[in-house]
Amino acid sequence: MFIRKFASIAALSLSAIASLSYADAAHAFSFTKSVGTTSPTGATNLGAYTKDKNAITIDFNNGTAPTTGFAQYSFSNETGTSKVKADSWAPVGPNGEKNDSQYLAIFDNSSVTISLESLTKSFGLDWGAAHPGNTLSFYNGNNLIKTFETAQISKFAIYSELHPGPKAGDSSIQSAPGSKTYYQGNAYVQFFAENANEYFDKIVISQTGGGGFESDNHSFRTVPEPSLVFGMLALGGGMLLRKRKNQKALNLG
Ligand SMILES: [Ca+2]
Ligand SMILES: [Ca+2]
Repeated sequence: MFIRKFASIAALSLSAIASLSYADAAHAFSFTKSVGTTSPTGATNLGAYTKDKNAITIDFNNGTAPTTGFAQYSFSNETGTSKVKADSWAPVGPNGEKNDSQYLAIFDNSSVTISLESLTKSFGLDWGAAHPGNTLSFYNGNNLIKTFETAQISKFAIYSELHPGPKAGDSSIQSAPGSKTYYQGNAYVQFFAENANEYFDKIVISQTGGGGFESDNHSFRTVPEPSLVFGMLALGGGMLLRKRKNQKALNLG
């Protein structure tokens, strides 16, 4: 009786594990949204940052988008309106604080391409003053993995009175706090590749149609470097070799 009960519990657990791993395999590229966190220095006027302490962050605070290093940015219209700048449309901080720093703005059917030095599994951004047509596309080389648009975010974490405007046609992007003025959405949005097939090394940020795509404090979490895996293999191999050597010495002795 007891054994039968135990066996049925074990079978149940096994089926639970099986359905869990099935769900995991079916899981696709996902995202979370939150208010984010304050800058690593504690300054509250620099917008919202990722909570991932191991991420590489680009804050644009020196007034440029980097063209060397881990993440390299190239604009489709370098002489146009899309650029790094500072003004009142900067994405807000985790408590809705005004962001006085430089940030990235992409306008009217233009884009910026971010080329990454190695495969990456997570990308986050302080997405502010949201408009319909803000678009993010993730690639591995030339293969498009996934595209996200503003409407998919569905609800932003903060609707900021610092970003008022007329209704842009989507109530999930803006809120109407009892007046004719609409407040635009802000959130720290973090995208995740769910498996190795979704790892990416290129992101295109673009704006389809009118309005701007404002963002700040981009964060990147890389996948483990192959050299690290090889290092661990080498360590394991070394231990095996030493064991053999010891055995050999024993035989000789
Ligand atoms: Ca900034
Ligand atoms: Ca905007």
